[in-house]
Amino acid sequence: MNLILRIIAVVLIAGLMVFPAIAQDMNCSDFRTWREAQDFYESQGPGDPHGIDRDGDGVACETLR
Ligand SMILES: [Ca+2]
Repeated sequence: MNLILRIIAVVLIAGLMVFPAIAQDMNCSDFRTWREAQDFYESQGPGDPHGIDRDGDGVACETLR
């Protein structure tokens, strides 16, 4: 019984750690202007964690320009 409770606790904690990352994933359609998208992209640092610069040229959401 104790082991089951521990497993449940670990799963819940892991879920809380993973879920915010998914909830905050941004797409180009979440921005109204290219400037807004670009500012967000630059604020996220290197690596493009949200995948809004798929071609990796440092310019986010070319479709909004
Ligand atoms: Ca780009």
